[in-house]
Amino acid sequence: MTPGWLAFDASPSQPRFRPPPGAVDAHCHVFGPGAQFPYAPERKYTPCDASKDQLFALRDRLGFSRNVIVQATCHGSDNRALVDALKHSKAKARGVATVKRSVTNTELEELNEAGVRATRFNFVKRLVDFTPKEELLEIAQRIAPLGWHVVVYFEAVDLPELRDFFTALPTTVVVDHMGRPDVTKPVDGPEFELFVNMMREHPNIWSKVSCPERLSVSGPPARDGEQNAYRDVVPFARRIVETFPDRVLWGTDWPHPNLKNHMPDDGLLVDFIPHIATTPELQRKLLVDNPMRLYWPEEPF
Ligand code: 0GY
Repeated sequence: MTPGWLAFDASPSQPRFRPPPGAVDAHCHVFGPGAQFPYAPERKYTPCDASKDQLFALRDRLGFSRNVIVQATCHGSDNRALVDALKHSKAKARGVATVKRSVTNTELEELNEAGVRATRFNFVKRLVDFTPKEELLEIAQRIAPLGWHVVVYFEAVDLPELRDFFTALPTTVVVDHMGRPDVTKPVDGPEFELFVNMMREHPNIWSKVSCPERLSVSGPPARDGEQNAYRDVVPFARRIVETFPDRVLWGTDWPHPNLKNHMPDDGLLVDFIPHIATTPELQRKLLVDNPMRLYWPEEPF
């Protein structure tokens, strides 16, 4: 287990880009506080505590209206911190939980009542131990009648092996961070093409165009400028946004668990958005229409 962590940036810069009214941060986490909601014994890293109140304050500072809070591996399948945040969000947050095959129908209904709308399957080997695909398929079949979807997290090199499983899932499938492309490879090369083709052939597959700070090799922008803003990630994210404008989501990934070298400034992450969604229409779809359709379908917006 990793003993330490980088703390999140407690005073992010005020973004220059103003999200459209009603914008949703569709990928963020709450961690603990560990004294109240202990981390999972099987976790591969220990995060910094990051409370719901800190998350809601960040939401307001960055100019967002709502959050989709995603269960991270350090809390395992104990969704109590997530549910606590959802219940205190004044209906401004929905959730993505992690459940095991042993979850009961009553537990699923309680999660649904709290605002959970998806379950997450994680295939990143440094984060989780292996779960057989039959178990995951069984979980997907159980959550489908609730109207939930499945969020998947994997690395690009593993897509050839995982593709058939993803395309057989009975729900909408949302891919975290564009399937973590290697951005040193060409944007029209065979590796990213496999991902783009999967989305093209399967209209139930969506993508988060998030986490330039995890994918970039060229590195972060200077604190005082946008010129160098994770520029190697831009062609990948732009391609997905422009090819599938109705199936993309964006999130901060606050508080950025498990980053060892560089902690992003969330204000500058927001300033990355107009580089990848270059028109007001694309920005509205990415930040408002798409997440609302997926997570608050009952609400007019
Ligand atoms: C992320 C990315 C990471 C961690 C997790 O569940 C998690 O622990 O998703 C990562 O280490 O890449 O989206 O938060």
